[in-house]
Parts: sequence; C-alpha cells; structure tokens
Amino acid sequence: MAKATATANANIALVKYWGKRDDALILPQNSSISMSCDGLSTTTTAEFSEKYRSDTIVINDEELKKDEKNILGHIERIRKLAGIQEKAKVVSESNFPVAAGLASSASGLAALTVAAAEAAGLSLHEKELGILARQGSGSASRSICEGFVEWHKGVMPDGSDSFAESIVRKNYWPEFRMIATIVSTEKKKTGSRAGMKQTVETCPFYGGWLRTVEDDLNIIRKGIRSRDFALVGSTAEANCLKMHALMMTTKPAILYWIPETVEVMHAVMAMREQGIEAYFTIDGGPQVKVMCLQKDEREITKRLLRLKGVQKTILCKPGDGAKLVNKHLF
Ligand code: 2P0
Repeated sequence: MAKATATANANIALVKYWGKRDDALILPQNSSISMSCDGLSTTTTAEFSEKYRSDTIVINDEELKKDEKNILGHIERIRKLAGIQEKAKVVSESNFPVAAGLASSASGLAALTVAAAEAAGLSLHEKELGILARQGSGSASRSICEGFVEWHKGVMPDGSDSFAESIVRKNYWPEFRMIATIVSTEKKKTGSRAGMKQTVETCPFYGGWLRTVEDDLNIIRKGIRSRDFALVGSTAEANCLKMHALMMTTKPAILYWIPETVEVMHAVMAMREQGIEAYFTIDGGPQVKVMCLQKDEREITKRLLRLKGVQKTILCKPGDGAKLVNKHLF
C-alpha cells in the first residue's frame, strides 16, 4: 500500500467552538468561523503495511505516549472505513510550538486525516474529509478548507451535516493578517476537550453564549464577504472575550491567560487608541493572536516585539486547505 504525506495549516477561530452536543461524534453546540494560517503548518506522512506489528506515531521526533486526542482511535476509524487491517506508521512535524494554544491539534489531525485516508486507499472529497477530520478533533474539520472557513454545526444526530467549507478563498482577502505572539512555550494544563466539557456542564452563562453566537456568526460572515476589517476584528475580539468569560466562570475555573497575555491585550487596545487598527484573539492557551491588515503589519510587529513578555511573533496570511504533497517524512 502506498505511503502518503499531507500538509495542513492551523486555523484561528474568529467565532469560537467551545462545547459539544455529542462527545463521541464531536458535534459542536454552535457553528464556528476561522482563518487558515499559512505560517503555522503540520506535515504528516502515513503508511499502512504488513511490516508494522503495531501502530506507531512520532510527533516532532518523539514517539507518542500520552494519546490525549485519541490519535490511535482516529487511525482505527480510517482503517475501518477503508476495510483494511494493516498497522500504521505515522510521522508528523509542526513548524510551531505544539499544545500551547496555537491550534496544533487542528493542523495535526487534518494532515493525518488527509495522509492516512490517501494511504489507506480511500478517495474522499473535501466535505467527507472534513467530517472524518472532525471526529479526530473538532477544529481539524476547519483545517481541511482554504481561506476563511465555516464549520457548520449541523442538526443531524449522525453528524453527516456537520462539516466545514470555505466562505471565501485565500485570495479574496489577501491583506488580512494574523500575527501570533508567543509569550510562553509551556504545555497548557487544561486541554480543550476536558475544558469545554466542564464549561457546558457547569458554566452558568453558557446559555447566553448560545443565544448570542448566531449574531456573531452573521456579522463575521458578512464582514468577511465585504472585507470590513473593523467589523470582523472587533466582533472576533468580543467573541474571544465572551468565550474566555465562560472559561473563567466554569467550575473549576479555567484561566488560560498569564500576565504576558494581558500585557499584549493592553498593548493592542492602546494601539487602537492611537489609531492603529489591531484586534486580538486568544484560544486555549496563553498566546495572543493579533489581527491587522498588511499595511500595518510591520509597525504592529515592531511594537509587539518591544513588549517584555513577547518572545517571538509568527506572521500568518490567509492560507490553503489541507493537501497532499510529494515529500515524505520517512
Ligand atoms: C476554536 N478551540 O474554535 C476553539 C477556541 C480552543 C479555543 O477548537 O475536543 O482541539 O478535539 O474537538 O478542536 C480547540 O478544540 O477540541 C478549539 P476537540 P479542539 O478554535
């Protein structure tokens, strides 16, 4: 059987996914919208063969020991779908710090899905790849698609209508920038999977999130189509703060921010007061991603790098969807 390699970008959500209605199938409570980030990518090679005695997974040169995302379960899912028995070898490399709130599981599970599906002999379209990737990790469904992407929550109990698709391709709004600031490379304490489950079960404000998220989706969708940066940036920032308010009021509380996170948030707000168009968003970790337009990227990067807490920045433009490539990792 053939070896296959795929690359997928991480994606940063403008309207967040935080809560499932079905844990097993990974069906979300609400739809979400994201941007594919071309500076944050994962490459994965997969091979199914009789020469392997068991499944092995190597991520960034380390053999996987603690399978938090049940990657082995995802490989088994793909094996079943293809009707094959052979064990797999998977080698994966990301060009950014994993498990620190830079959506490594999204790019990782998306690249794995595309590579392993191909290696297993499956021939799947984008929608089917998204549905499959979603069952590995929810946000991975969005990393299958190019540019600005919506993951439709769907209504079917079997998840057949919970998939991602591009709202617009990357060249529709090439000036949009996401500057990821790295303020810590430590592994986070609370994983998203456990964290969002706790929130749905215990946060008293979750109903308020669900009542307002449709408005956020409508505004961001419209803002992307009309390339209205202030509308998209301000709504995405507010949606991020609303999600973190849920996290903080979960029992036990989840606080992903560290002092350096707050330092960057204040700096972005101060830039706005000085007339520089910048907005922030933060995910399940301490890093802050700063949204801006190409015309301001140099000035904003310079100011971010002057902050005490910022170790480095990674500049991202709207990027591709997951795709097969020819260069194998083993
Ligand atoms: C998002 N996050 O929309 C949100 C914002 C984190 C904060 O999607 O359990 O790793 O594998 O479906 O996809 C992270 O959640 O969780 C996430 P699972 P996932 O980007």
